[in-house]
Amino acid sequence: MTTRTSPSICRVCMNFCPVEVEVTDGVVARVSGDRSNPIYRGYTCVKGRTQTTRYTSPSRLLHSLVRRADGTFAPIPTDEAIGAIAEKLTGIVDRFGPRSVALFGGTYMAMDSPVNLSMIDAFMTAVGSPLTFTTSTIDQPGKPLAKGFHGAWMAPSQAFDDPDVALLVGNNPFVSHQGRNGAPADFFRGLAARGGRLIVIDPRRTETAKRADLHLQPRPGEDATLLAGMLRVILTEGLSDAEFVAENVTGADALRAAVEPFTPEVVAERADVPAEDVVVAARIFALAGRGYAAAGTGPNMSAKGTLVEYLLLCLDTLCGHWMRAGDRVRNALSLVPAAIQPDTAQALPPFPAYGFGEQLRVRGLTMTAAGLPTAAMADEILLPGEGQVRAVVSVGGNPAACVPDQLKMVEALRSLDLLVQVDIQMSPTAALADYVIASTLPFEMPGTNLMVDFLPLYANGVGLSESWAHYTPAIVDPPDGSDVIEQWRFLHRLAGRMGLQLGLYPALGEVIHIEGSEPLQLDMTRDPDVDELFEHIHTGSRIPFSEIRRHPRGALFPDPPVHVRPRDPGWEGRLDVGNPIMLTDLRDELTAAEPDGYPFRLISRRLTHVMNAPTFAVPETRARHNPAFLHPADLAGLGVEAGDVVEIRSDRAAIVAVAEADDTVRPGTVSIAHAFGGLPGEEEDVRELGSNTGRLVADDGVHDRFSGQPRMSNIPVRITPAPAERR
Ligand SMILES: Nc1nc2c(c(=O)[nH]1)N[C@H]1C(S)=C(S)[C@@H](COP(=O)(O)OP(=O)(O)OC[C@H]3O[C@@H](n4cnc5c(=O)[nH]c(N)nc54)[C@H](O)[C@@H]3O)O[C@H]1N2
Ligand SMILES: Nc1nc2c(c(=O)[nH]1)N[C@H]1C(S)=C(S)[C@@H](COP(=O)(O)OP(=O)(O)OC[C@H]3O[C@@H](n4cnc5c(=O)[nH]c(N)nc54)[C@H](O)[C@@H]3O)O[C@H]1N2
Ligand code: SF4
Ligand SMILES: [Mo]
Repeated sequence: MTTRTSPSICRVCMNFCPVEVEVTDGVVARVSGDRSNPIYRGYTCVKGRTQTTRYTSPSRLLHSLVRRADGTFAPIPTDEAIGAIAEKLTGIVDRFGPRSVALFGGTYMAMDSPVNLSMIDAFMTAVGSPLTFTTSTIDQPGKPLAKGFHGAWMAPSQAFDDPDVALLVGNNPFVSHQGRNGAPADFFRGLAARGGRLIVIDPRRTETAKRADLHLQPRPGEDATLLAGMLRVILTEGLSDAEFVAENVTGADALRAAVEPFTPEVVAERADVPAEDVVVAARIFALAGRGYAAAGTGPNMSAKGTLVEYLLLCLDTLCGHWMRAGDRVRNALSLVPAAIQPDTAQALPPFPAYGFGEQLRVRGLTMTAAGLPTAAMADEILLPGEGQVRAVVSVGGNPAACVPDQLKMVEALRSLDLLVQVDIQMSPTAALADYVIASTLPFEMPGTNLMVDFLPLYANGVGLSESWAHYTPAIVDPPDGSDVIEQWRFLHRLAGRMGLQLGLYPALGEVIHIEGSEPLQLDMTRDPDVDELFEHIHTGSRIPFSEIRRHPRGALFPDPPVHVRPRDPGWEGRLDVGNPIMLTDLRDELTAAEPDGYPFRLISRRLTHVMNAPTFAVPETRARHNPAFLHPADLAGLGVEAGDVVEIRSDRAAIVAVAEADDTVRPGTVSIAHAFGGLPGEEEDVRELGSNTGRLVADDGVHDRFSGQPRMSNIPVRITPAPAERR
């Protein structure tokens, strides 16, 4: 038996923890935190530590599969599958045009290799189809969209630069690690040690809320009302940063008029929180000096994500929570191209963030700053006519379980002429596919933390606090006798077999595009050299990639220091806190009414043991199903005991779930994770598989009108004991 330990990067979630991987006889045997790491300090979570099972589980796909005429699957050499897919895709494009091909990219597409995102763009550009859908528009699309209405400060926010206050709205970094990368407790401990304050707005007393100085536990879906109430306090009490506002902001009078009706009493009534807390929260936030406000998925999924994110930007802007000329940028991004890093103390005025590019055929949806609305994907497949989608290539995601309106999405995927799923297991989407391509796992591939490095460009309150960069080589080979392939290599080979030429842009494709950069024309006759691709993807990085590669455990790259530059002479851009579209949407919040007959609200959440869809329902992960967490008083009111199966019914569908008692949940809400359960119509054992909350959502019902994102949290539901046959 030979054992060795190699440093690497965990790529199970977006925290990208530096780890040490014990490899015994060529097999991943143990994953632990790298204690020598100055930022993560040896931190890992249970998902990271139990990922060994991904490498060894008998359920892992080691060979690609093809669906036979009788509906069963047979193994097929991956290269043969690629040849057959190429032929079919070419036929579909010839017959129905390039728009008949769509691609779906999931979280593992974005995570396992920094080459994937750019390769997807290269592939779809070569096919000639604009229809690339990702999870971005069913996650927090309000973030980039709101910047369009508000404008963007061209230097970083004060997010992790020693803030004196952090306002977290529906965001639970202790479980999700969405926040400052690293060990979640370190950030909050540091904040408290400096005398900084934490304000949390969440209908559940989450792991994060328990550490808050002030926790507001409102009705879900009332975040815009609450934030408007806080803005009103700040404006009427004169708590804003007058100098910053005078120099850099427009629209303050319009905002003042718009928030006038949101008195503490009105807000208290709608959101069901103490009026006093709204006032106190506003005062703490505004008087702290330095700080930031950030939202997570909860409020973004309440069908008004753009408005909520806009109001958060307004809060930070009124309080002047942006870096100023001369400030040192602590996290100057190492891997992201230097040319696109914000470093100037001036305002980029509002810009169009939707209404351009590809026009979808439903609900007036268009391309957006967050990408193409994924909520329209099922309709684009089902709606006959010019441009109808006939083939979907799905990489690193699980649309049959994760895209809201599961009933419609599954019907759509079943109706395709061709569905290709790149996966590590027989996920619900794989079960519907014509070809399942067996994928490599992260430790079998080189990687970098480019995706994490990029996060601060995406939004405030996410990413690293220091200039940290990390490259890992592949540290194990795929299992003996297996026939697995990297997602990017699959796309490259497929394009080659289709006779297409790929041009690969550096960085993250459409997500970060460097003006004027040239694509690398790939040799389509042979597999690319992965080192060459990595060099190219990191072209222009602030720290040369060759330097980053020299540090097997990653390194801090504080030098040369970056300081915020003063405003360009003659620059007149201003941030807009009075956008008329946003303020009209805000006004409508006061009269928003809910349907009768659905006394509960289903709210979204993450579970500690899984990353979205469960991977291999192994006992170690204790994640065989997704419980419906209810307040004990609600359980009693329903006549249900913990462990009983309940039916949860929306105006779209009904699911069953195992009830759990949880007094951290706000009464009247049911907190349940997504992405579980099997395919509709197939008899499911809820205690083994869990159930799919996406089934309760209609993709053309209540939605954010810019991103198309349907209401995926705060869903009106009715709960009853489950019918006897479903218990
Ligand atoms: N109702 C509801 N719906 C939601 C959400 C919600 O809160 N509520 N959240 C939304 C959000 S934020 C997101 S990001 C999406 C997530 O949606 P997806 O990205 O589609 O889901 P994941 O579960 O992250 O991706 C899982 C797929 O990747 C496969 N996989 C796992 N590891 C690997 C790997 O290393 N390589 C490859 N190639 N494949 C791998 C899994 O087997 C699975 O099929 O769901 C969204 N949907
Ligand atoms: N362990 C684990 N980690 C994960 C994931 C996972 O599945 N498991 N998924 C990853 C993904 S894809 C993402 S996008 C991130 C998400 O990261 P986060 O956004 O931090 O995700 P959650 O932990 O679900 O936190 C969302 C919070 O919103 C609250 N909430 C629900 N509805 C509302 C509302 O209307 N208003 C307010 N104010 N709050 C509301 C919920 O109670 C919950 O506490 O996590 C990532 N990390
Ligand atoms: S927090 Fe994320 S990156 Fe870190 S060990 Fe857990 S799964 Fe891996
Ligand atoms: Mo997500």
